[in-house]
Amino acid sequence: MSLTPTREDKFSFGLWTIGYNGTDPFGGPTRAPLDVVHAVEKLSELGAYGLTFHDDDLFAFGSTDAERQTQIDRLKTVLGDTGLVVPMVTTNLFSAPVFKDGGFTSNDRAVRRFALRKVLRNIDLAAELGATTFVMWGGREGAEYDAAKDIRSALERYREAVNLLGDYVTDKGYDIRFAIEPKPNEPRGDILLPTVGHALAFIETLERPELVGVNPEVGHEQMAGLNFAAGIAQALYQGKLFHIDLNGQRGIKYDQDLVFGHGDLHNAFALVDLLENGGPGGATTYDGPRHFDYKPSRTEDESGVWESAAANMRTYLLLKERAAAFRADPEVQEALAASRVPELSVPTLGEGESYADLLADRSAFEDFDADAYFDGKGFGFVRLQQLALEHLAGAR
Ligand code: GLT
Ligand code: MN
Ligand code: MN
Repeated sequence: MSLTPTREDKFSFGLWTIGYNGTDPFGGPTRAPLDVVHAVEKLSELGAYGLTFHDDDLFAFGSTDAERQTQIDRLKTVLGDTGLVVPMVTTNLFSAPVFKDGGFTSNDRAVRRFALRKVLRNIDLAAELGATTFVMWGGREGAEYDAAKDIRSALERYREAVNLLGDYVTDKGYDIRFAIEPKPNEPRGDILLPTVGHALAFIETLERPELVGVNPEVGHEQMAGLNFAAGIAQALYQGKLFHIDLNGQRGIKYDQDLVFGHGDLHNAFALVDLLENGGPGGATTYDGPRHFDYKPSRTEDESGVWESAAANMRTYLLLKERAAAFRADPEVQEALAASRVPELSVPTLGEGESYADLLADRSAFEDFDADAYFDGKGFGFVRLQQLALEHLAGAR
């Protein structure tokens, strides 16, 4: 298996990721701005296949129509020259002062109407560039103070907004689906739809739920102390993994946006294994872009930006290779069987068995030896985890 990225690997990067200039709440930029043409050329050279962006990443908020068009044209030219694609587009509803209380859910109705117009305009651009996924990260949709936000009304306004966007792409005939990106907090004290689970439940309340899925980010779920790979498994189970943001996070703290694998490596391994080998019979479960949403640390100069961009892709490919070796190892197969992992896919009731049959089955209860589980019948999960570690560490 090659560790050199190719277009077939479908690696994509946000313009805001490699373009991050190092600004944090305690200090200004440590790097010069990155031009989109240069960014696309470098990504192409490194083997990526796609670029994603917010409207404001490409042309500054408040740009004139002419300035906006110039940047769009420059992007189109370099896409044509390199063969890179734009699989996803998103809208910035969080940086400009007007969005300080959110976009779709600002208490200020005029701001909500402005936010909708900004998104509609950007959907037209997404369609023009051939993007099929439109991400919605509601970073400012939230509050710091309980009395400041009527959560039920806010959710209703969120719903109203997403329903309207669904009508729009349907009427326009655009081949675009939406992906909600959950995050528990930061920049708001608490953000609406804070986890994959909240977003999945919300999606079911929409008028066109089939048009809306999730774009989970590794670090965002981990900021909430959740198991990312398990959340992805549920999103897949519900047919809602429309896009994914890969990065690294070390525990419950501020959003670190580290390189993929530079946080919880075991969970990154489990994730790649799930995406690449996790279907029944070992099939790929997700064929969309492997999108990196990381920030090159502010300690790096431009060479470190490209070094870290390449590191994301190399880590993914390394884990893919390690996961394949894990699955192919006869001892792992034997350990999986000993841990009865495949048995979980067997329905608990027999075919056509009713609760009456279950009640009549003495072996299920009256004659069942529950005591045998004390000091016996261990599952051997630790052995499985050690085997994973040994594959990860290159010891097998
Ligand atoms: C922002 C956020 C990311 C989102 C981006 C999409 S913007 O950088 O931290 O997680 O994916 O809006
Ligand atoms: Mn993040
Ligand atoms: Mn993200």
